[in-house]
Amino acid sequence: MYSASMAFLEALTEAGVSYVFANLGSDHPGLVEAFAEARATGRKVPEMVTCPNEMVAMSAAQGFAQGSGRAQAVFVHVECGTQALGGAIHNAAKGRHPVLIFAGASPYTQEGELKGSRNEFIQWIQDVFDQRGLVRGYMRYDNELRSGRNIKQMVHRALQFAHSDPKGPVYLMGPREVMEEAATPAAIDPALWRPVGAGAMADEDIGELADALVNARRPLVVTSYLGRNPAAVGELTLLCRRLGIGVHESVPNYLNFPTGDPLYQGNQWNEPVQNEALAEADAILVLDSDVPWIPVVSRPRREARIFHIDVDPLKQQMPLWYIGAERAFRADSHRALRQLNARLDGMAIDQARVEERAAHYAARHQARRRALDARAKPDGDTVTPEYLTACIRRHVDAETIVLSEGISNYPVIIDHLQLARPGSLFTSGGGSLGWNGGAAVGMKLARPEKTVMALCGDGSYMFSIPSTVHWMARQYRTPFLQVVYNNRGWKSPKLSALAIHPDGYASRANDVGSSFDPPPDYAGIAAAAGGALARTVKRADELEGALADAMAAVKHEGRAAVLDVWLPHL
Ligand SMILES: Cc1ncc(C[n+]2csc(CCOP(=O)(O)OP(=O)(O)O)c2C)c(N)n1
Ligand SMILES: [Mg+2]
Repeated sequence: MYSASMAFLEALTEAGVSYVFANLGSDHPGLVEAFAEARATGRKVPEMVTCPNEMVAMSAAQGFAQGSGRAQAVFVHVECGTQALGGAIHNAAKGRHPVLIFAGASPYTQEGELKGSRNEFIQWIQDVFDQRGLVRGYMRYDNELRSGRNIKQMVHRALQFAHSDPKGPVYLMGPREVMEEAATPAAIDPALWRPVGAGAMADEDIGELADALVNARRPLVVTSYLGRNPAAVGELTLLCRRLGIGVHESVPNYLNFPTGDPLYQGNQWNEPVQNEALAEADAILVLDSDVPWIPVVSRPRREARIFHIDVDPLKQQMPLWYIGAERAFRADSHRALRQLNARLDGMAIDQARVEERAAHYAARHQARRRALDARAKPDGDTVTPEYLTACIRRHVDAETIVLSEGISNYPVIIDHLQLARPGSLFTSGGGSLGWNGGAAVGMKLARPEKTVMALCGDGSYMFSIPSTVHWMARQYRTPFLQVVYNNRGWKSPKLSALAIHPDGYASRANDVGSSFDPPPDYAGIAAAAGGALARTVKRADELEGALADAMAAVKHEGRAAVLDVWLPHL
């Protein structure tokens, strides 16, 4: 019999889904049977990756999408498994990463009326009124599969939403009886379900923007996620070099601009200081950014002209959002940059002005670089985050992909890795911690030829469920290097409290409830769960050797490695 579940897997296969990250339950017999049938008969279906934790499953699917651009499937168990996806759905939604989530639903018959009817006590307990409502606020599309007869069309429709701009997660739920139904094979042409991309800019708008950039005194680009499309980085570099435009990254989620380029002006996260490049600029092009600046600490000057190009310039999912842009354009940034570059071909450009701008930005770039380099050393025997990152940098090559969940060390990681290659850096894109481990597994599945490094805070390591991650890393042969920036706890919530109460009781307290002292044996957790090479580094002179051992394990033994590196206490 050709079942709805078989049709479902067939649709995933046709749509190019390679993996199903699965956490199974009593809602999945149809799918379990369909997988087994496929294995027995040689029918092509996605490979199932067993995920002992749903949040890791979702992060792995996100990591795979980040490495490949393609949505994978996550199968979870009814409303419980949906809830256990936890903050990983926030990351996929906020970071605009396509993922297809499928959850079963409790059977809707209880006397054997249909195949799949209730036969386990939990099916009464797990029957809820609005299962999809649990995640609706984060999904680009959600629906219930009501029939096996058009199940393939529903899967293709959901994936079309996931891959269309702004990309993101989608959710389908299917009650057991539906997933058991007999279905009629349907021929689908995936070419007719292609995603809808963000468009180009109107010609007259390109002219207005080009004029503003050409005629400004100190033009600046501010970006966060332009680099999600590696090709856009080259186009931005071309534009900036032609006009002498500086580039400032705000909360960067990708490599958006080569950090060694003299036009690169650095990156800013939560640092409570006015950014100088931002303060100087008289024309600012915000290109793909959710938070181009934080007004209470750093903002453009009042007279600066602000333009904004984004796949989602209205930030439709953010209740409070405005940046004072005189023009905002919904467009694909790569296309818009190509249009701008083409428009410059026909324009008179004052080369002396371009050179003056470039020289100004180069001087600031070099001063910044010198100040950073001076910090890349240990503090006596103590490893500093700057020194740790500089040591990691020496192991980064053209085949390395870095995943950063460095939290209070996000800026340090970017500043001291000094990356230049588009597509070499990723973050979760959101704010729900614990993405890095699952994402590393997913990234390695998507890009097996790459060396994957996950750099994370100690808190973020714990959030990532390392027992699940490292079991999966061994089981599915996805070795990666994980470096724990161990400052013995959560530094960021402490900084948050002190920013609002600089002279209060908390500022005088030894511990505000954010210390992990003594900490767990982080590397040992990974060794126990998945045989990872485990090293704890407490002194600066141990670091180079431990890193070399870890890289050898990852690259030559196909084994994950966790380096727990002790930094100054938070
Ligand atoms: C799921 C989730 N829970 C809690 C938080 C709040 N939070 C933000 S930063 C942070 C601490 C992270 O600790 P760590 O990874 O060690 O980074 P550090 O701040 O020490 O650099 C916490 C708990 C969050 N962002 N996400
Ligand atoms: Mg920490």
